[in-house]
Amino acid sequence: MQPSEPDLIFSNQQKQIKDFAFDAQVVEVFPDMISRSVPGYNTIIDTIGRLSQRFVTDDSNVYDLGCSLGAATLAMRRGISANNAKIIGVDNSAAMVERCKIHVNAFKGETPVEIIEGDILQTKIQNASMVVLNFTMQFIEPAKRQQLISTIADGLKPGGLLLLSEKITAEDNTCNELLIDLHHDFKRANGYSELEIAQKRTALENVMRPDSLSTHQQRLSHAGFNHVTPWFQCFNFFSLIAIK
Ligand code: GEK
Repeated sequence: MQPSEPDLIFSNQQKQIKDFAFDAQVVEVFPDMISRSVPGYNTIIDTIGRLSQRFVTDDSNVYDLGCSLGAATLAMRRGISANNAKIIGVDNSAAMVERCKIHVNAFKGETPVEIIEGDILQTKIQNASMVVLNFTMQFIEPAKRQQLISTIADGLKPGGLLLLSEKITAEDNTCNELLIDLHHDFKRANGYSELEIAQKRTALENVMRPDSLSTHQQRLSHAGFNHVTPWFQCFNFFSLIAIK
């Protein structure tokens, strides 16, 4: 991920905290924001690249759903060794998509990339060998999440891979509070103040709704994924792989 402006969005006391949106202000600071807020983000992006080398097959499509500035797309473009594959990145934030196109075009790569402004709930998934949902589903209305996972499962070829990363809620309350606290420690260590942490938390309250790990696992199994395993967890952030 390229360096960006430092994230100071919540550094001043705000009279009224608006719901978080992926707007032009967020786009400017996004790489700094996500790497200081999501434990393991860079490891996950690197691993997405490695997985693309193993799972992307000739003449297939690869989807990066909620692609933001294209970090996972670029990692996959570096990793893919298959012939005639195509990467499709989708995001419904116009500001993200505009910047993502510039970002992706700034790097050379063999595999063609198409970046589309659109809702991932309306995106056709077809002939896919790999699909990435890297911290995107937590922003989708909970009632629509099963439909999304089932659409992905239907669009994947046998042996195809879904990589799903999310913030989660631990089922045990005591453990959940501890994980939230440890995550806040991580943010403090990365230079965020108490005010920034508190205001961002309020801004995300109505927008980001995490599930438990078992809810994710049930959804994947309901969609017909036969092989599912978490491969990464740090505090209340995890990533799993599901193979059709
Ligand atoms: C990364 N995957 O850097 N349709 C399309 N896009 C959506 C939708 C939707 N319905 N809802 C939210 N988004 C990226 C990081 S960020 C995660 C993903 C975060 C988009 C939204 O516009 C934003 O760009 C992205 O999902 C979530 O690997 O910031 O915590």
